[in-house]
Order: sequence, then structure tokens, then C-alpha cells
Amino acid sequence: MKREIRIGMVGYQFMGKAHSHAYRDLPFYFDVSTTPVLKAICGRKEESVKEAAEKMGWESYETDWRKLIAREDIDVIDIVTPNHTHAEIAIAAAKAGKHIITEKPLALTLEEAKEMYSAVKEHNVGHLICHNYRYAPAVQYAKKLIEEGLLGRIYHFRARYLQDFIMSPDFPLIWRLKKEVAGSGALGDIGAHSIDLGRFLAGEIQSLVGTKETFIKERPIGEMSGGLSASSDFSSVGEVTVDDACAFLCRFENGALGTFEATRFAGGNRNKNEFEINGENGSLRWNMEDMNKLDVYLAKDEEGLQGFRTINCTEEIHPYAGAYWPAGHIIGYEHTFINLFHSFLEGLYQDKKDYPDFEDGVKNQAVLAAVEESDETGGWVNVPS
Ligand code: SOE
Repeated sequence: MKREIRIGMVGYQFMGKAHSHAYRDLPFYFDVSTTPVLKAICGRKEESVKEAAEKMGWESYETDWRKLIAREDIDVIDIVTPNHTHAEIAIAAAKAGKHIITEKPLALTLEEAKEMYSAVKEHNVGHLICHNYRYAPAVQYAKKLIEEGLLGRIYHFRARYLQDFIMSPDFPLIWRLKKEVAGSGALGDIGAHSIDLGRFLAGEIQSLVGTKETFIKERPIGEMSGGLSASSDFSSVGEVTVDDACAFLCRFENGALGTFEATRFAGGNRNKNEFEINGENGSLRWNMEDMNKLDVYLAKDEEGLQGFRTINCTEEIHPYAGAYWPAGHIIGYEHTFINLFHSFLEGLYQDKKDYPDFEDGVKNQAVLAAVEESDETGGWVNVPS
């Protein structure tokens, strides 16, 4: 049965653009039973949000998210505003009976994340957290190979998420650098992606020891001007209250060992989100900067031929890849959101949950909280339930 699902999105800049594109292009690639309708976006500056609605193809716009949530012609609230707004908007939307899509990390704190999860369960609405990197075909294929037992017992999961966009001392104090708005820095912004991939591929994290660092402690006051760029007037400075970089060592519940690093100070790395997983029978490696490829090592390969081989995950057999162009054509960052939303919208009414939801968001947030605690105490901590 075909149905429409009417989207109301709070926010419209960087992630708003990626989400808008995904809603519009989803029906190009998939025979969907649930077609997203771009009903309304919401932003405080009427001129900007009106322009964005026209540019990205939204039917209407609002300047107060409470009005958006109250509208009868909205089925889903998609939250792409800064992290400190997630909990209030999501809980209000759940009470209004709306399904909810939220960008990562779920919340500012573990307590907030748990309140959000309780609200969506209490009001029986759908909930998705946008860990889009699970939906690169190569990552989905890695998951399939692991589940089929190709690697056998898992010994190691190691992930690095390296960026460098704030290395200049002149880069201003944007919202991502303020604890009261972002919750944490590289840890929650990009480390959350690695944590989610670790849980997706290697299992739940039991305990860890971690550390954080803020290399540049104060910056010129400035504003975000869409995307990640920003302008600043240099007239005054403010304190950076989040981490620029973090690292932690962990033990998974299945006994595997994990190492994680997330930094915005790895010069030359723009968006190097990568992992390697080692098992008794082989290893897998993936790097977002070459996102259609999966490096595979199999111990059973005959002597002399052993080593990592590179698989182009662009064939019909590779999850989601067949929905795009004929074999060999690569897909991009924006398509991971198309795949993510396809999984959610198709699963929403079929009770088929294979997408990351607020339970994943809470579990990811618990690891973030454990890293913060370990950084304070200097010792090993158990990941809170
Ligand atoms: C900035 O660090 C950022 O935009 C993250 O917020 C996104 O989640 C990541 O996908 C790309 O980098």
C-alpha cells in the first residue's frame, strides 16, 4: 500500500540541506511504500527560512517550532538544529504524536537522551538517529560479512575520525565549540559516529579509559554562516569549553579490544572517518574518503596470495548499491542519507527495525559520558546502562 509521510524539519542549514536532498531523491532510487513529502521547514529568521524553503522545495515554512509540531499536516519532525535543542523539541514532538528524526549526538547528556527515549516509547512514535555512515554500501556489506561469520571471533575494532577544519586560531567560537550548546567537541560530533560504527559492527562497549584535550582554549567570537564556515569580527574572544580531540581504549562485551580517536586537529584530513576490524579468520577496513571501497583480508587465502584485497561495493550484491547506477558507478555522502531514510520509512510501518534509533542514541551517549568521566577520574570506567 502506498502512503505519503509529511515531513516538518526544524533547521535548514548544513544537515538540513543533506536531509532535504535525501527526501527529494529517495523516490528516484527506491520503489518506496512511504513517500516523503517536504511539508515545512522551520527557522528563526523568516527571510532566510523562506529562501531555503523555496530553494530546497519545501511547501511552506514556520518561524516557531512549536507551531510546526502543532500542525495536523505533519507526521514526522526532523531535528537538525544544534544539540542543545534536541531534547525539548523531540519530547514535545513525541507528545504531539509525531515520529522523530534527530541528528547525532542524540542529546547534550545521557540523562537527556534517556528522557527522549522514554518519551518516544511512551507516546509510541517512530524514532531515528542519523548515523548515516552505517548506510554506505561498503559498511552495510561489512556488517553482512561479519554476521555471516566471515571474520569469526572479533579481536579488535579500531576507529579514527580525523578532521582539521578548526585548526586556525582565527576560526571563531561557533556553537560546536560551546559545551552548553554542543555537549562536547570532537568526541560527540564525530567520535559519536565511530562509536556507533563500533557498536554496529563489533558489539556493545563494556568499559573504557579515555582522555580529551583542547588545544586552542579561546577563540574570536563569531557566527556560523551555514555549513561549517563561519565569520568573525575579532572584536572579542570567548572560551572554548569542549574538546578539540579525544582518544579512548575500550573493552567490548564480547572480549574484543577497541581503540578510538576523534580529532579536529589532524591537519590534511578533511573527513577521514575510518575503521579496521580484525577477527580470527580475517580483517575488514573502510575509509569514508574512499567510501565505496572495502578492504578485505582472509586468512584462508593460499600462501603467497595473502593480503588485503579491495572490493568495490557498487554491485547489485552490495546492500543499497544496486538501487543507484549500473555496476561500477560510485555513490556519495548524500546517498547515505537516502539509504538511511529509506530504511527508516520502510521500517516504520512494517515493524522492521534495522535502522539506528533512540535506543542506539542512548547507548552511544552512554559511551560519550563514560569518556567524559574517565577523562575526569583518569581511570577505567564502566559504560553506564
Ligand atoms: C562536522 O564535524 C561534521 O559535519 C559532523 O557534524 C557530521 O556528523 C559529519 O558527518 C561530518 O562532519
